[in-house]
Amino acid sequence: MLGKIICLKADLFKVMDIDSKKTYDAKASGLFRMKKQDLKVGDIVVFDIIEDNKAYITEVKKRINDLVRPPIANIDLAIVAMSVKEPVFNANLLDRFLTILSFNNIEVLILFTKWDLLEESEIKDIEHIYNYYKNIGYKVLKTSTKTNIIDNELVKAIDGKVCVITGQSGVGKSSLLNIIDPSLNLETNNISYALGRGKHTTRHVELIPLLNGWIADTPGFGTMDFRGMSETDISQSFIEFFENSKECKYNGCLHKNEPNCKIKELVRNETILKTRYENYLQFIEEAKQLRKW
Ligand SMILES: Nc1nc2c(ncn2[C@@H]2O[C@H](COP(=O)(O)OP(=O)(O)OP(=O)(O)O)[C@@H](O)[C@H]2O)c(=O)[nH]1
Ligand SMILES: [Mg+2]
Ligand SMILES: [Zn+2]
Repeated sequence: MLGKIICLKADLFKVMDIDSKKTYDAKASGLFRMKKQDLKVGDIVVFDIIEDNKAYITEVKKRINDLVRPPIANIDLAIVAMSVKEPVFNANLLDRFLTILSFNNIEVLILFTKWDLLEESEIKDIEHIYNYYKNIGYKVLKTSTKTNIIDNELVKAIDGKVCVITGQSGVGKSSLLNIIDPSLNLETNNISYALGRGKHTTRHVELIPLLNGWIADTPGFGTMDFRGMSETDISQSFIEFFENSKECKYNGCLHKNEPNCKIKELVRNETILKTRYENYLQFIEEAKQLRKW
């Protein structure tokens, strides 16, 4: 039988039969375990029913894609939730997500959450950043659970897909999902202002039915690195850099100290967002340091 792993706790998996939609508590069969296959939420597996609702997983199908943080496979869409305030908008984290997701060939939807918290005087700066990401080709939406600015675009974008929603703790991931489908009843929490960060209300990874597809609400997390990525991989994942790099003098220009670099010119004349370039330089440096290990 063919199933999808929808939940993992300790060494027990919950597997849903693709055809009947019935769920089973499953373990990896001994032989399979010896091959040291690591199974993940999102994996498509072959399983045998032992009794009632118990099953053994005997085989895992090849993954379309595979994320380490959060640990989930076969994703159609990654929703990156970034609050415009509380916690403060974090361009570095956003670019980090985008780089890793692009490297893994996963389609992205960026949400600028908690839009209602912006004061009149703050809107212009955030709007500029919002439009920048939109103009370079990302799908971007503004959301607020307080004033209910969750438009049809969001529903259309996620309907029928296997989605993962990710972002710092306290940006409002679970709150947003509860608005899209109140029956989800996900736990949400007040951000811990004393620490200036959220409390990690959501704790484990699980696929839950949403609209005609699936969503994994993931815990917010601290860091993410560029393991396995080269400097070229990183430079290619900055889409607007990649598009303009044809005009750099050197083939394979990494836009650091090379002369006649189009990207540096575009940063100077403010066509490219300064934070994007700074994050880029930081990321290629981090990737280089990782490779030295
Ligand atoms: N003003 C405002 N507050 C919001 C909005 N969305 C969520 N919040 C509040 O932000 C806090 C954190 O929301 P959660 O939904 O628990 O955040 P989360 O991203 O799921 O956090 P973790 O599960 O810890 O990763 C709660 O107190 C929410 O009421 C919003 O659009 N506007
Ligand atoms: Mg949550
Ligand atoms: Zn260049």
